[in-house]
Amino acid sequence: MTFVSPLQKARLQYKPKLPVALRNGVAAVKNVEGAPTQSVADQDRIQALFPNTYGSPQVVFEAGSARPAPAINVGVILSGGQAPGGHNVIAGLFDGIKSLHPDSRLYGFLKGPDGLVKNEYIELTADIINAYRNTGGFDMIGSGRTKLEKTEQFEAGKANCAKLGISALVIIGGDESNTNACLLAEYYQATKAGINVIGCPKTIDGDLKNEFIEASFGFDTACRVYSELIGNIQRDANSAKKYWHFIKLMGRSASHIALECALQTHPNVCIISEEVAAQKQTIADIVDYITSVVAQRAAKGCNFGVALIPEGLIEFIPEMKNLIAELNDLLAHEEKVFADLDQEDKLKFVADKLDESLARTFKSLPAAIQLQLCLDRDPHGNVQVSLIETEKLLAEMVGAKLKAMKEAGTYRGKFSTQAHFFGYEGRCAAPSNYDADYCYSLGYNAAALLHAGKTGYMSSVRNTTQPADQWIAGGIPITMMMNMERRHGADKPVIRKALVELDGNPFRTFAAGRDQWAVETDYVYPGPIQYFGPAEVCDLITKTLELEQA
Ligand code: FBP
Repeated sequence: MTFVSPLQKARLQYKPKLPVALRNGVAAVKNVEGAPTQSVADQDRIQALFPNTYGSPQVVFEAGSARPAPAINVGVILSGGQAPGGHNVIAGLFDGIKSLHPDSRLYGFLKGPDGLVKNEYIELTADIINAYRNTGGFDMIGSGRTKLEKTEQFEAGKANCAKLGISALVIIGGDESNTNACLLAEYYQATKAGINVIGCPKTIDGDLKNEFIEASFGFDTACRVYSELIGNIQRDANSAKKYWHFIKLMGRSASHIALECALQTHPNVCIISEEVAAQKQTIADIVDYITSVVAQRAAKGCNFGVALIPEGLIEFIPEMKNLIAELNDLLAHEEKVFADLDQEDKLKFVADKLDESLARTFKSLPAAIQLQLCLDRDPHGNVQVSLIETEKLLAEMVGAKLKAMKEAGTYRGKFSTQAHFFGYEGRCAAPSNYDADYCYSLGYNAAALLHAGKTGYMSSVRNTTQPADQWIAGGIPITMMMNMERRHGADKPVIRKALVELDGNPFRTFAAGRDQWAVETDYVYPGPIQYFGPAEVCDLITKTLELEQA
């Protein structure tokens, strides 16, 4: 980095907060173990798949007095999509293992799990770490989406760790990467490899959370960036008064990002996928709802508005969900034949293989969306929803409905649209104070879990709605969060995704406000993340977390 911005320079000096239990260094941490644990569902099947790591107790750390500890060599991997704060997890881990012994070493495997398998790494020295403190991005070592699940990969990783004297790995990733971390932990336990594995909860999507993992890192910062942009667009819409903006927001599956942004900005429309699924809504129902809001606003002379669409919506509409599940299986089994076809034949091939009603749904979609549904799956077998332009699809369908209403004389307004997709704009933002503190603590805490000899655990820092003095640090066995799900045409053990709960406080608060936000212009303009200044503007927590913990 030849030039560092003034803000980044100032941010490098920021000292993240730590839970009390970790403040005297990792060697002083005392662990308190709970009772044996169970997976959230499918206990027998999960136990059979993880005989060596299943049922471990939860761990909570307390501050104790330091004892001499040996040096430790650790490898770290960033896995999956970028999320603000990843560099701070690595910085916390580095400081944690150095607090154990100054000769401890940290190796960063490059470009995600592939780096472990191919032995592509760098040693992370103090100079490197210091240049990345409190910065966004994953560029210190890069990330990747390779799924670690094959014995050859585990063995290659083992051999590469042996060369570097690595006795522990920290995998920073989302639900699927942490599932991989657990598979690796299990294999290394079963084969007595002498390598412990710890996971850290990352994803802007916010869907890796439960009673013990209260947030996945990056969600706070990403939502603040999107909310700033939505607020700016709302102000533009309210100034020009001529456009309806359809904004798709990242979040592969759950609608936490859309919900949080709606709570922060009060848009006219926000669709929540989980509600669509619960009410078995069709695309036509969603179009009817948005059209009715547009018409009500037009009747008041407001031919403008903002609609938030969660990225994962398409998979929650029951008719589309069945179609996508069938397509996932079909494309997994017919991968080779399918790859050799040209575009037109691909669509025909798929339509011919689907049963009658799914083929009808498939053919009812515009060709561009049909093709987007058939694009390559990610390495976990999922459709890449970020490539499906639902915001344009809905804007088009609402436009068509309004045209018909105009012809019938039931609508007299104007309707011009702008489509946006916010995702990449927020994934590498400089972490907010919340994410900077939380991530640093997660990394430091991972070092404490390794020192305690734990494997197959996720680093857990809780009670983060309270001052850091009251944060609770510890570890949760990853198997505890698992159930069996169908992936890539087969049943697989995976960490259960946390979807938006319709009886939870965040959704209920949104539902109580949305009718007013629909018709009134009740916009909130959150503005940019503040890093320096009074605590009431710098040390915020998400509305989601605040309402969940209330
Ligand atoms: P992770 O769950 O791996 O953190 O990634 C989340 C995400 O940002 C989703 O919101 C989005 O659908 C996806 O990554 C896009 O990933 P890619 O850029 O690799 O297509």
